[in-house]
Amino acid sequence: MIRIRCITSPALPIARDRVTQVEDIFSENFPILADYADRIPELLANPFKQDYQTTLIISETSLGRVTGFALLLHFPDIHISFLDFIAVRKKRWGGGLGGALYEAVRGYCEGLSSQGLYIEVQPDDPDLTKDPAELAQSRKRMRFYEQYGLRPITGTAYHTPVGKPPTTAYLLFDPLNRRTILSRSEAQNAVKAILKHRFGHVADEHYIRCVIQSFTDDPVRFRPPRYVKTAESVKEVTMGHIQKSFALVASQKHVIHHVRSRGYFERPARVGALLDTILPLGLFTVVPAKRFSEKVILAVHDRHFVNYLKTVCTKLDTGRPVYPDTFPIRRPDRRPRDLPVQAGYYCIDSCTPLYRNAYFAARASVDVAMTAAEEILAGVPLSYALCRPPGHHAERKVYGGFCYFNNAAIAAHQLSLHGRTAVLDIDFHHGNGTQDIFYTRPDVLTVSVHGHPDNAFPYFSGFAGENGEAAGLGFNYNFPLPPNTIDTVYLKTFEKAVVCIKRFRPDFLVVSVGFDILKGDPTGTFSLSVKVLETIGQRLARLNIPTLIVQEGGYNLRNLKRGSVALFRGISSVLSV
Ligand code: Q9C
Ligand code: ZN
Repeated sequence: MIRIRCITSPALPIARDRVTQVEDIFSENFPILADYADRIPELLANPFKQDYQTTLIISETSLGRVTGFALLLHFPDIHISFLDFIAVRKKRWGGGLGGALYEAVRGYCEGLSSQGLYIEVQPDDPDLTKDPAELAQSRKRMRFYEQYGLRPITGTAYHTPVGKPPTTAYLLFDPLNRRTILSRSEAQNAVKAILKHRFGHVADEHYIRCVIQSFTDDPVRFRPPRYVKTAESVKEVTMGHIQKSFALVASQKHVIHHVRSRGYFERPARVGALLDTILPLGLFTVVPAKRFSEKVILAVHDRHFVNYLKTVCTKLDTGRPVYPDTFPIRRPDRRPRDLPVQAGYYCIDSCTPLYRNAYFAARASVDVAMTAAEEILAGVPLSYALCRPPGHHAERKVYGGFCYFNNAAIAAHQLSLHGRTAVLDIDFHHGNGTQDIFYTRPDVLTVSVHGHPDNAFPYFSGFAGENGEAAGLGFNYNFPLPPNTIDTVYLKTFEKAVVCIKRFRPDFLVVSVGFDILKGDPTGTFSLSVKVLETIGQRLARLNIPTLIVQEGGYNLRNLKRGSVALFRGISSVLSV
C-alpha cells in the first residue's frame, strides 16, 4: 500500500531518512541536477527564509520506502505555487503513482488557497530539445499534464535558453479548481517569482525582464492540445489527499452509558483516560464518528436480537436497569414472552445490565468502529476505534460481558467485503462473540490469545480445540493461557497467533485490544508488564497490513494509560507517521 504525506519537520530522524531516499530518486531522474538535491534539507529547514515555502510531498510504502516525491514551492505573497520537481522511482514508472502524487500536490495547493500551480516541462519540440531520448521523455510528460487539462503558455520568450549549460522549458499553468482565465499581470508576477528562484544565481536582471516583457497577450494564451484531443480522454481532475497520520475515531456519546452499579468496571472514565494520554503522542488525526445505518449491525447480528435491545432499552424508565432473571438455556427454542424476562434469553451473564441508554451507546460504539474501518478503506495504514461499550463478547444473537453489539465483528465484516480479513483478539477475555459470528466462514480468520476459560470469563468458550465449523473449519484459533502468565510466555504464544495471521495472508487486520491483559486489572489474572504492549505494537506494525485497532476491555485506568501509550509507541517505531 502506498500513502502520500508531507515531510514538514526535517529535524525528525525519520525525515532525514526520507530525504536521503528522495535524493536517491532525484539523481535517478535528474542526473544533471544532482547537486540541487543536496539543498532540499536546507530548503525544508528554513521554510520562511526565502519568499516561498518549500514542501516535500512523498509517496511511500507502509514500511517507509519512498516511491516518489514532489517538491513544491508556495509563494504566499502572490498566492501561487510552483511544482519544482516531481518524480517517481524508475521501477514504478507508468503505475499511476505520478498521477496520485500530482493530485496530492493539487490538494495541498488548494489547502493553501493557492490561485494557481505553475510547472516547467522540458519542451516537447525537436528544435528546443535535440536529444531524442529527452524529447521522448518530455512528450510523455506533456501528455501526462494534458490529461489533466494543462497546456504550455504560448507566445512568450519563456523557453529562451539560460544558464550553463543552457536549459530551456515551457511553462504550464494549472488553475486548480478556479474556472478563471489567467491574466497577463498575474502570469508576469508568477514568472518573476519563479525565474528569480530558478535562475536568480545564473541569469541577470536583464534576462528576467525580457521574459516578463514577452508576455503580451491578455489573457495569456495556451497551446492547443497536442496529445489529448477527445473530451473522454481528459481526466476527471481531483484534489488528492495527503496522509498526515493515523486515524483515531471516538465519540462523546459513550458517556450516556453510565451503569450506576457499585463496582461496575466498564465506566466512561476509561475513554478519557485513553484520550488524555494518546492524543499528546501527536500520532493521530481525530476523525469524527459518522452515523451508520442499522444494516451494518444486521449483517452480523440476528434481527430479533437487535430488535430486542432496541425495544427493551427504549421502553425502559431512566435509571431502572434490566438484569437477566432466568436463563432458559435448556430450551433455546422457547423465548419467554415478557420483555424484561427475555434478557435471560439473549444475555450470557449477570454483569451486562440494560439501561435506557445502553442501546444508544452501543449504536454509537458501532459508529466509531465503522468510521475507523472506512478510514482503512480510504487508505490509512492504521486506524484506532476508541469504542465504548466494548463488543467482542456479543455473539450473533447474544449479548454479555459488558458488550451489546460486536463492534470489531461489524467492522471486520465490512472490511471482508473488500478483501481477506483477519481478526486478532488480545483482550484478556476470550472473544466468544467474534468467534461465534465468523465460526463457519473461511473468508474471515479469527485468532484469540486469552485467559484459559477453565479459569476466566466467559468460561464456556475459548478452548484450544475450537477451530471453526463447516466451511470455517481451520479458520479459528484459540490460545488460552493460565493465570499469572508472564511476558516471555505471553509473547511466545502471541508469536504463534501472528504465524496464523501471516499464513492467512489477510488484506486487512482487525485487532481487538484489551488492556486487561496487564498486571493489576480487576477482571484479569495475567502478570504482564507494559513492555509487552510495546512489543505487540512493533510486531503488529511489522506485518505491514492495514490495521484497524478496536478498543475492548481494560479496567485499571493507569493500565489503560500506560498500555495504550506503549502500544502506539511500538507501532509508530515501525510504522512512521
Ligand atoms: N458476573 C471485556 O473485557 N466478568 N469484558 C464476569 C459475571 C465479565 C469483560 C462477571 C468480564 C467481562 C470486554
Ligand atoms: Zn476483557
